[in-house]
Amino acid sequence: MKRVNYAEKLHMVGEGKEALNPERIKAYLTTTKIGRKIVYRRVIESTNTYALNLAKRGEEEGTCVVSDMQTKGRGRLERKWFSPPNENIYMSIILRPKVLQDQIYNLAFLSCLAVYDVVKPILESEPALKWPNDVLIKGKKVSGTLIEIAHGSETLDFAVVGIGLNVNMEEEDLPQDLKGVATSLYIETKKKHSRDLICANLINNFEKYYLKFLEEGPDVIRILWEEKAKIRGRVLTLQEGEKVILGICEGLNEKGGLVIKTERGTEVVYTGDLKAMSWS
Ligand code: BT5
Repeated sequence: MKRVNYAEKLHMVGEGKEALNPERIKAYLTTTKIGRKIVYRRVIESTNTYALNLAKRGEEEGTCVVSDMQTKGRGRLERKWFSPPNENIYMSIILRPKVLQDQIYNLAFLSCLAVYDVVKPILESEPALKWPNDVLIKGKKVSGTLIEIAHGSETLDFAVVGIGLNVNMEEEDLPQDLKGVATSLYIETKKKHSRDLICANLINNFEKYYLKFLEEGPDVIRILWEEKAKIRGRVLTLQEGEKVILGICEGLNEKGGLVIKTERGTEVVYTGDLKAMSWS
């Protein structure tokens, strides 16, 4: 039997499925800043790793790295992001906002607001925003955002916003550990969608919120996110490492932390995972 080497295998992945077309993505853009330059790679380790390296070498604000497949897609805290070929969107955006480091959480919020605006018109049900970086459909994750930054003394040098959005992935594509946890636009609508168009829409909406953030300030984004997430007054269970916090959400503080009223008093958390069971 003929052995297939790794390079050949990469060539075969996603065969029969249409690849992203950066020129077509650009044709749908209405932006002035974001996505004017698109770096496309058919297969990549991680668009975030690639974008971080570009940014370190001085790549300008707005450049987007997009790929049809990631071999080492990353989530927060070294978790993996499942990234099968030619089904979904894997994109990282390089930003150089002149803001203080503690405003960085807003980039995840505005990214989720952009995803929300892209997926809502496609769906029959309303998507949900889950703190800190998820977009869910009927309790299952359709998108996640990973923010990575480099900073000078107080202000940011650059930030990379990585967005994974599940588009045409089918139920049977999902590995066992993501069944019942993840979803895609196809799984929800039973229709295949143009990834070029969705990617462009995502960039257009991202710029809309990014400019709002720069022009109107961080509070506007935080408040918009908080309203859409309908988070106030909810009973939450939050897992932060070994620690489990149960309480009622009082909203976000100015740094994007989740304020939770518990039996022991008020706690503010900046990392952790809300239990999906209490979220829909
Ligand atoms: C995230 O992390 O949700 C951030 C994901 C960011 C991915 C993008 S893709 C483009 C860019 N390049 C990268 O390398 N990364 C970014 P977190 O909140 O830690 O969630 C990770 C968890 O989501 C995993 O532990 C799984 O449970 C689940 N998960 C993994 N892959 C998924 C997928 N494709 N769809 C839905 N859930 C997934």
